[in-house]
Amino acid sequence: MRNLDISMIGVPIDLGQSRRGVDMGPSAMRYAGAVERLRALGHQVMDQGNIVISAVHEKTSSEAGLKNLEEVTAATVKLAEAVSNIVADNHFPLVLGGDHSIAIGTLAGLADHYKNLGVIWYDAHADMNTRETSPSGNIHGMPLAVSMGLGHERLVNVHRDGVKIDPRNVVIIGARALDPGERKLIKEQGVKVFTMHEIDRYGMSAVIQQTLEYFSTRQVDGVHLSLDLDGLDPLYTPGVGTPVPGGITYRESHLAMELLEDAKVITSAEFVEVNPVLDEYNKTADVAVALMGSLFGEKLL
Ligand code: NNH
Ligand code: MN
Ligand code: MN
Ligand code: MN
Repeated sequence: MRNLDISMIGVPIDLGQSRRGVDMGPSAMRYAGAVERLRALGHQVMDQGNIVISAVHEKTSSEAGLKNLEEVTAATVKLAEAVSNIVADNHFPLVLGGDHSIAIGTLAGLADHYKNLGVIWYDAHADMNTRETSPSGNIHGMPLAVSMGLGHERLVNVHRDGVKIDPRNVVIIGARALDPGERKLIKEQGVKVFTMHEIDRYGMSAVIQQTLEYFSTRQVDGVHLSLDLDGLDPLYTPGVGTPVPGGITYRESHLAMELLEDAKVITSAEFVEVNPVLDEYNKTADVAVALMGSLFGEKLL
């Protein structure tokens, strides 16, 4: 068991995609008991509250093909600063989303402190679109490409100019809905992907084992977990904007978190895409908080 100083920060934004309500994700996870759950495990938890995001939704600053570019850029700039400060204080950043566009800010802030960061992208999607390849114009489908330096300059240069993560340090787990441009980019950039096929075939235990071995060959200096709740099957996490059937189970997800906790490799985490408006009685936030429990050391016995 690690005793961590965890700094929690919420990012109530839903402008990185088209379904309103995911801005309530941070509240939903707090109501589901995130702070208490982690304190019960012996960690110090400081809830820093939320980044201030305008609640006004009419304004859609676009740049064709990049919905709400202005607002998403502003939010990620603020988040990057906050995350960087948390790491500077030797605290563990735990970011509550908000849609997945916020990862642009999280990774930018982490890049101040990690020069060879590993990233686990737990998601049904690769989030590796650019304006040119995006089917939707939704920035939440772009953060991984942006962090690799591919995308609109406003986004690529959030907090600090240019590339934030090495594509060869990225492992995607749970992919099952990839756009044509993303498939191409995954291969070109050398991103490691465990799709649902590999999870079905080898099991989550082997997938995490291989992920850890891969990071060790890459000599990463930290590992960020970016967990999109749509990585799980919508049976378990119905409160997400783009559910995709055939996903990771509840137990497999707990196992993944437990194995990551055992390995003591995770140095920051974010839980994103919880949308209470689409949920069944806060079920998705409950699952998010239960997974946080396992990630931070909760044991069944
Ligand atoms: N790939 C699609 C897009 O770019 C959907 C992305 N949706 C997500 N990503 N929820 O995690 O619009
Ligand atoms: Mn302290
Ligand atoms: Mn995502
Ligand atoms: Mn997703």
